[in-house]
Amino acid sequence: MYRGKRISVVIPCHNEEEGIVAVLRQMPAIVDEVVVVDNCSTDDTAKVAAEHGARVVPESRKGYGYAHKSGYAAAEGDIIITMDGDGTYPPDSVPLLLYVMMEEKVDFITARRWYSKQGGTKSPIRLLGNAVLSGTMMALYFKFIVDSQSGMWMFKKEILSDLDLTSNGMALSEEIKIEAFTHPSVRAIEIPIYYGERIGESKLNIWRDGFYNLFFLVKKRLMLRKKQPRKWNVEPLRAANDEVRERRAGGVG
Ligand SMILES: Nc1nc2c(ncn2[C@@H]2O[C@H](COP(=O)(O)OP(=O)(O)O)[C@@H](O)[C@H]2O)c(=O)[nH]1
Ligand SMILES: [Mg+2]
Repeated sequence: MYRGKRISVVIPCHNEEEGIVAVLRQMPAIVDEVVVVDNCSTDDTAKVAAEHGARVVPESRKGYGYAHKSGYAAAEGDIIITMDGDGTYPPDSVPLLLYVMMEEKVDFITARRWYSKQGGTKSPIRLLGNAVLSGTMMALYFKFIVDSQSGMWMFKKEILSDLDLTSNGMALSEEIKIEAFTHPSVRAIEIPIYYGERIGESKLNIWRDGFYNLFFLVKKRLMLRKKQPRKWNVEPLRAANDEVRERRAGGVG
């Protein structure tokens, strides 16, 4: 619980029996529930996740997008945070993201992988792939998002009905950011976090997923319709923006 809001963490997992234990052990106490979506694992992911306090939701359709969407449907919190089951996204950053979400009165935060405290770097091919995808996303959508492929984001569950999530695969990561950043009633920002070393083998198929994600960015852009603001949300939105602006001005002066 954080400032009266119930907090759910959703973790999609395909064969992460090693990583998920490390992630669950580090989960801070403000998290009310952890939903581990077991996506066709053939190892002991589901068993060890349940043993370490997670609620395990099986998803038999293989795919990162399928896993995320069934996790959101199962989550009972007011705020949903996502991360991989592999140690990349430190649960320690959850309180920081929550603090920023409340202080800045935003609805969606995506976490940009800044640098690894353990000193490791991503492979050059991954860095290049991420740069191409993020650059393309910025050029097509005019939104400044440095890490379009981050697997850690946080949102108020109430905005879920505003987001049109069509991808069932890895492209869900970029799609949810596009949907949040282009919706007129959703306030979205990106903030940097430290990241950690991946535990276990990556499930990413670099070339196939990379090219598909690129294709998806273009396809989505061609189909993107201008979204209407939520009527009931316009006044509170204006009031919240004014308050944040006043507080910032006060802080500086
Ligand atoms: N690639 C992939 N990951 C999945 C799938 N279902 C669940 N996952 C999980 O989604 C997260 C992201 O995958 P990962 O291999 O870490 O990709 P990376 O972070 O880009 O290296 C991990 O926790 C996976 O276990 C799936 O069908 N495909
Ligand atoms: Mg990962």
